[in-house]
Amino acid sequence: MAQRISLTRYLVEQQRVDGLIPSQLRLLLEVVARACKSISQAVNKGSLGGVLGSADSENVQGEVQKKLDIIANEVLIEANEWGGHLAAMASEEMDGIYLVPNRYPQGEYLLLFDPLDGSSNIDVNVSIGTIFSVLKKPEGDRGVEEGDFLQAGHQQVAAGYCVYGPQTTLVLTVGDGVAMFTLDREQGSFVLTQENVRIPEDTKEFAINMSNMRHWDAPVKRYIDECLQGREGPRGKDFNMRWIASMVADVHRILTRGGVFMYPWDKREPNKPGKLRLLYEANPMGWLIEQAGGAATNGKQRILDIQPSQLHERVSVILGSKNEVERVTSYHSSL
Ligand code: AHM
Ligand code: MG
Repeated sequence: MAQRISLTRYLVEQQRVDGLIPSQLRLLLEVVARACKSISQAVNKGSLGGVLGSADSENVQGEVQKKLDIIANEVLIEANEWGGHLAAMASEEMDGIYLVPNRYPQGEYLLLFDPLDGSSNIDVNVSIGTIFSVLKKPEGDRGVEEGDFLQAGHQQVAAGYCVYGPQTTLVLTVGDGVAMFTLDREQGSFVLTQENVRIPEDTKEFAINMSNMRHWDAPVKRYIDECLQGREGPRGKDFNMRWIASMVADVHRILTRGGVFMYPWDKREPNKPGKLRLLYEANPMGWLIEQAGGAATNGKQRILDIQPSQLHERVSVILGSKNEVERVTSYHSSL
């Protein structure tokens, strides 16, 4: 029987063979994985654990927080603050950055996360997840400031997500391709189940919230309209559609069998560049997709090249199978 490779062993070997992971980063990734295991337990308990429903509070973006949003945020902070691998954290659920308390040693990394992505799916038992991104703290002895988090996505040193679905799967990149690990609940460990994940360059499947169609811009309308015309239209083939309303689950499907995911700017809130957040949603997902041979843009430029100006900055997102992303992006410059 083939030997099972645990996440720990995978990380140790990456550190040893390729020198891709310094020991602090390896510790950080192990701690994030451990936190995800514990979030997975809470998600699984559902009503039995009293974790469903709203928390009667709002986050900085004015969204009503679910109990699990807050629980997942606390689990990630408590797991990560004492290990000595981090200097500070930022989260969708916290207004400002969270500095590692002085009583703990300070590390050289910054961790950003969306603790529970796909919140609208929590109470209806549909896949949700945790998304994370790791940056290096800028050199120097001064304390960390919010501005230190405003780094372009191509500066990430690790990124990933954990999807809590029929299986709990952790997906990771440190810039050397994408690997997937499935949680073995009996053993309590993540086991490597796929390496060198590749996204097909072409696809016949798109993911977008069609109820917003009347609010979209012309290039997105054109792309979807051509897909909907199917075999009789300019694309000459029929398309299928999926929309889970959890970015983690939609991206996981795309990493598994291809597709294109879009959450574009729309006219509902014209002053916001999009719904999804750049630093802890679009950047980590964009890097994973690129590492698997796909592409990620905001319609005009590569997501990973956007210079952020705010911690909770939003962005228009088009990602997935390379040829489709390039097509939608080209419609933005030709219209
Ligand atoms: P969240 O981080 O508050 O859960 O919001 C992000 C989610 C994404 O996972 C998903 O793609 C999108 O919001 C769904 O939005 P909508 O309900 O407008 O379709
Ligand atoms: Mg989210």
